[in-house]
Amino acid sequence: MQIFWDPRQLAHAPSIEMHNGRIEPCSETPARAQAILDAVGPTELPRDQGEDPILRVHPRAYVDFLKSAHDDWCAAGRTGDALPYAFPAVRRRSLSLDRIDARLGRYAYDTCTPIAAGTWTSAYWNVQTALSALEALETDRTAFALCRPPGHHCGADYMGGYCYLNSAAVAAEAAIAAGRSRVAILDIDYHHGNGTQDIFYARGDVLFVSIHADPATDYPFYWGHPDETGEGEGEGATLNLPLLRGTGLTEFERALDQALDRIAAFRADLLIVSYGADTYAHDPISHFAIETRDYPLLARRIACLGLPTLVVMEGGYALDALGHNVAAFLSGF
Ligand code: Q9C
Ligand code: ZN
Repeated sequence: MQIFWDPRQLAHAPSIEMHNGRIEPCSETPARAQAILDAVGPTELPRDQGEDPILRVHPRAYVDFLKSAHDDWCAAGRTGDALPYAFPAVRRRSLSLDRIDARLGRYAYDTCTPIAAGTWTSAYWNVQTALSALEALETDRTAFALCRPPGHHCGADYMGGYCYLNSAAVAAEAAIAAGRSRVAILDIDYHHGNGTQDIFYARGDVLFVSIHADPATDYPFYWGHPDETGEGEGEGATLNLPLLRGTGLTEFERALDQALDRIAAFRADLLIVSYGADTYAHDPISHFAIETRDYPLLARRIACLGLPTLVVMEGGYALDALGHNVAAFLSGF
């Protein structure tokens, strides 16, 4: 299986995030990518396809914000990572504000998503990696994009959950632009893929199915509930399968079978898997009980769909096991 990765994805090296109201070291580090690289073997560089594919998902104003936010932060006399602290939750209207603090809050929904000097560079190459892996499906059945930073929490015009550009969504749109007509996205990160869901919520040609920790107990709280089923043309094209903390292989497989049944019924011509290894039993910020030996079993079930499959990396924070978990998952295809 071809694996795509660009070393510029290491440039994003934030040091802090807010968690439970406290400043903590950021969990989403370059060391994650290094751990995966050490375990999966040789990788290929992506081809640069420019900003156009990104702009099919993310508006120009948001892209420009991401590009300049850290410089603007420094120009305001700040040091270190840029973090928002005030959010327009009340009577939202489109104001165009210059102050960096106001722009940060406008384009974010949480405080765990810092912008560091290399954030744009990494997010950009992260998307190129997914796009090149998508192209590899012209000759191969499966391809892996070592996406880092992750993408599934960010929507069209907001960052969150360590995510800045949504690679799975950009790849889905690129696939449709290249002639695919029905794309299924299966999100099996521990956390609900609220950004991806939001981007395609009113779309009937992109099915979004997610298995994740119950948002009643876990981040991102406000999205990922079973009554979110899509709207308009997209009614019925969103399926959320939340699971309780402590879920292990048996329960996870039951949900996966439901997810795969729905994908088969949708008659997709492409599958994108948003894969998070934070379902791992010993993940430091998550609470499922999947073991390394379980990942090939999950992948094998997914492969039974017989669809061209693009796997994009999302979360996974147990540094000592992350590489083994990713390699184990990929070995099942
Ligand atoms: N210090 C992904 O897995 N909140 N994002 C937890 C822990 C944010 C996870 C804070 C969790 C986001 C892609
Ligand atoms: Zn996650």
